[in-house]
Amino acid sequence: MKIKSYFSRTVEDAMAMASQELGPEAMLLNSRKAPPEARHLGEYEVVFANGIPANEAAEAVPETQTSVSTSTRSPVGDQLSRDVADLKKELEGMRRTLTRSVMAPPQWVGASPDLSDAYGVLTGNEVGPDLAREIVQSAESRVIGARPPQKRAPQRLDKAAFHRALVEEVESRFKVQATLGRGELRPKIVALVGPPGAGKTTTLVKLAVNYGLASRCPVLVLSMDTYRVAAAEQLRCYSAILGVGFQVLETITALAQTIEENRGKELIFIDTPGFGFGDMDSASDLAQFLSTRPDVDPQLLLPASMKSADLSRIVDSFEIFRPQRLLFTKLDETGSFGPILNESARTGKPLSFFTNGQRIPEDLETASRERLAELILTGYSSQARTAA
Ligand SMILES: Nc1nc2c(ncn2[C@@H]2O[C@H](COP(=O)(O)OP(=O)(O)OP(=O)(O)O)[C@@H](O)[C@H]2O)c(=O)[nH]1
Ligand SMILES: [Mg+2]
Repeated sequence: MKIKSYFSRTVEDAMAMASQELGPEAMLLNSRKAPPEARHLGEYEVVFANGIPANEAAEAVPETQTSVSTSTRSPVGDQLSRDVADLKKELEGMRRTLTRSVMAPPQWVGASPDLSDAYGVLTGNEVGPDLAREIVQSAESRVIGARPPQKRAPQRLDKAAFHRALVEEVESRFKVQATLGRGELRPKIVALVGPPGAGKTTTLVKLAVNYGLASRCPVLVLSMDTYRVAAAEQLRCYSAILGVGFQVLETITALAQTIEENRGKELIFIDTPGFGFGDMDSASDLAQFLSTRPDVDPQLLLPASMKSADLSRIVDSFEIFRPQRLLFTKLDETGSFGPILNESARTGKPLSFFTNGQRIPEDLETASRERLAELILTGYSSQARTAA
């Protein structure tokens, strides 16, 4: 199988190029406006595969993983995307440093530079000020024992011990549950819900490969996204490449029936349309179905780069789906991870997975306490190590 990106002035031109090179079986996987950094190559980036029968695809799973992941974007595009992501992170780091240097520490830190540094790092990473204060004060108490502020000595704390206490305090403020499905119920049925463009469809494919195909589990992919023709087509192509069953369903009745008919599967993934604030009304039937079935695990996908206030509004509006867990996407697109902590601390909902790039299936990781604490304390950790 061969997968290749074509850059051209129109999608039709790309189709002509692909069918000439890959043959009449060429299958369109994805098309989008070329990113600005690749625009000189053509207005559109269109990805094609030459067709392969589903059974062949199933047997070729390990290779498929590599080929899907490495070839859906051109090497030039990949490098440019990485450069842009690196630049974004660098800018984010500069913004954090500036924020720390211009913001006066709050009075409660007293004369302690350690508390002030830790508070600055947390708020610079966009941890909410109240939560940051709680974390810093609790970490201090762990190291020196609870003391009234006026009795605090202004001298430096044991840096390494304070750093450990900070990590423990951050880690204690969120839960992790990197699993799919509801308990022991089979099949495991996972519905990915979230705002438009959050990464639902690509994350579904990543999960299907890593948790279905990698362990040779029978997987079924269902799409309830009938709003846009291209949406279901993209998933149909991926499912064909992976050799897993796929159906587009128009109604809740059809969805319920299809689940019933596929009780023998191990994993069923349901892709849903992206619902924005304006269309939550149109989500109500689907939400009612998914949230009331005891065997469905609705996971809410949220872009990590979103501001805390927006995340809270979205999480509240998606409560109609009663999501069991939060799955943060696009960690590679931000340098401030505080909003993830703010939201999981606010809602008490466990974190399941993180996605950190566009490559399928690699850019998926299980959420972990250590990883998030490290990201949240970026900046402080390195200072602590230098001083230790
Ligand atoms: N940088 C980055 N991009 C991602 C990540 N996950 C998904 N994307 C990209 O985000 C875009 C939208 O992804 P989709 O999976 O189509 O998002 P969706 O939620 O299904 O979108 P709708 O169906 O339109 O609501 C695509 O270009 C993906 O490649 C990620 O972790 N990092
Ligand atoms: Mg989608």
